[in-house]
Formats: sequence, structure tokens, C-alpha cells
Amino acid sequence: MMKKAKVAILIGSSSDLPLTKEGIGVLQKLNIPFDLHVLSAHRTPEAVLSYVKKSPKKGIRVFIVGAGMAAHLGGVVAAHTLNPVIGVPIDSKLDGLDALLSTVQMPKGIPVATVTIGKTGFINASLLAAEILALSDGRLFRNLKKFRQEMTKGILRADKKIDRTML
Ligand code: RP5
Repeated sequence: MMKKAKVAILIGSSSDLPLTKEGIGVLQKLNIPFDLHVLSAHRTPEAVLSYVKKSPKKGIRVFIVGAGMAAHLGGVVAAHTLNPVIGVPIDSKLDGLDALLSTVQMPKGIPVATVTIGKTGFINASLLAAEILALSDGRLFRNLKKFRQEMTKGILRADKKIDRTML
């Protein structure tokens, strides 16, 4: 049987870890296996290359890569794989603008699909990874649809609960 498609979550430092929690929650809710590692484009360049080289054997299909400051990890990973790379800029300095620009401004030929800065970025990156995997996984597609419907219902419930007498 073919291995279940996995998502790699790579972060540039253990200080980024708390921001990944809710995104990981999304993957878990959708029953998507993941592989989480701290790897740095600048501080562990050989380890990054070795991980990406081994990733097909591990069943990795999509990479979620979070890094702050001069955030090169997403670009370096993308340079070594043809699998989709989703970059999450991290707000460790300059409100994350440094990382946003470093992640989004890839030169032509090597794309990194960049999402929102920080915690929301990891949530959206997980959903985007799920959408990519759902293109070839009907069950995941149906689960994603349910996820979206639940979110819609939640917003409508919140609308009903607003105390308009206070306005
Ligand atoms: C980046 O530098 C990391 O992704 C982190 O966001 C930032 C700061 O790293 P530490 O100094 O906390 O290790 O590489």
C-alpha cells in the first residue's frame, strides 16, 4: 500500500514553535500526518539539504516552512524540491515585515507560496497544504468541506450572539 501523504513543518528556530500549535491542530483535525523539525537555512545548511533529499522516502508531499528575520529557509527548501513549499513569515523582529519580504520575494523559477505572518500563517498554510493533498484524496476533500462548513456555522452563530442593545 502507498504511504499516506505527509506534510513537513520546518521552522528556523525552537523559538518559532509556539506559533505552529494551531496549524498543527488543523492537520490533526483533518487526519493529515506531519513531520516537524527545527532546521535553519543559515545555521544548519547541510541538515536542511539532507532533510529535503530524504523527504520523498518519508512520504513528504508538501512543505510548510516558517522562519523569521532574513527568512531564507522556504527559498532554500524550494530550491531543492519540486514539491509545493508554503512559506510562513514569522514576526520575531520588525513585526515580521523582514520575514514577509524575504519569503514572498522569491526570484523567478523557484516559487514559495507565502501566507499570512505568524500564527494565522501556520493555520492557513495547513489548510492550503490540505487543499493541495485533497486534489488527489477524495476523503480529505470531504473533510475539508466539512471543516469549511463548521467555520461558516461558527461565524453565523457569533453573529446571532452579538448584543446589539449595547450599540
Ligand atoms: C530565524 O530567526 C528563526 O526562524 C526565528 O524566527 C528567528 C530568531 O531565531 P532565534 O534567535 O530565536 O533562534 O532564523
